[in-house]
Amino acid sequence: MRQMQFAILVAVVIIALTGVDRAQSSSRHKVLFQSTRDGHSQVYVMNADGTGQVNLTNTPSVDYHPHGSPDGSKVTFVSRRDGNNEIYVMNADGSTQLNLTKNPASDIDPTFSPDGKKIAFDSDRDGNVEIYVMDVDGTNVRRITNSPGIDSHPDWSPDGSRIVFYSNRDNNSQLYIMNADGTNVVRVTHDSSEDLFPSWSPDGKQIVFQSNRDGNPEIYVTNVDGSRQRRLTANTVDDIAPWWSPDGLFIAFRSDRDGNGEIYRMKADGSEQVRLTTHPAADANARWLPVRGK
Ligand SMILES: [Ca+2]
Ligand SMILES: [Ca+2]
Ligand SMILES: [Ca+2]
Repeated sequence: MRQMQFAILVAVVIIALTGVDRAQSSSRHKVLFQSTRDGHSQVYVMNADGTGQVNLTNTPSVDYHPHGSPDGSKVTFVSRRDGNNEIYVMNADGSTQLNLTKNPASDIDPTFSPDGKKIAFDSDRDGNVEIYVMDVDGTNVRRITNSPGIDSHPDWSPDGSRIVFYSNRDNNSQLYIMNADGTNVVRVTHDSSEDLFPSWSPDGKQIVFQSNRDGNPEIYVTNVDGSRQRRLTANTVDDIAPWWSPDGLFIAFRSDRDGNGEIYRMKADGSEQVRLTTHPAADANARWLPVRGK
């Protein structure tokens, strides 16, 4: 009898542990991405295990660069439907798509601030690529970088006080951090490679980015002060454009390791790299769409 009780206890523990493992191997948050699978670039969303892939924009225009609002209710993205690159916002189900920029320049790379009230983006409206911040209704636009180089791809610190970006102002593209008003610019990486596409960790301590320092584009992580830089991927093809999940557990990115651009997900330490898309078209620019509650 005691032996049977022990066997049942062991079985219960195994089932419980397996359940925990399964819960940690995915995420309740969703993944936004862009794909040309419907003939031209559109914005899609899927579950964090790759199921349930849905075209959100459904337009004849080119739509790309999606980013989800912190409460998961909105998606900002870029569209060319009005003749040039503009920042748009829509509801997370794809309804009510609105042009926020309405500027003849190229306006790209939008990211919501952590309080959901502002959107950072980059634009060449003043002659070269600079980073701008606007309110979520498109008003109150202000430029926050001013260098003759390319200043691009802003992402906010979790407390909203700072913005990480890449710039080639000092020759090659490197990571920089500034206050959210553009003051106090600090260089984070100091190498001769191209360091691109930074995304801030939800705990505020690290930044994930892409670099070709080891010969081809791979995903790296650094502490915010530039210390402890380490590589998470190791393939001879492109591993690019990483984005940290809202729960801090995962990093989504694009890899060409299976012959064409696909969205992958790995744990934040680089382990358990899993492919989420399986389509011959180009799938790129994964960003997480937070799912609140539950
Ligand atoms: Ca524009
Ligand atoms: Ca610039
Ligand atoms: Ca693909």
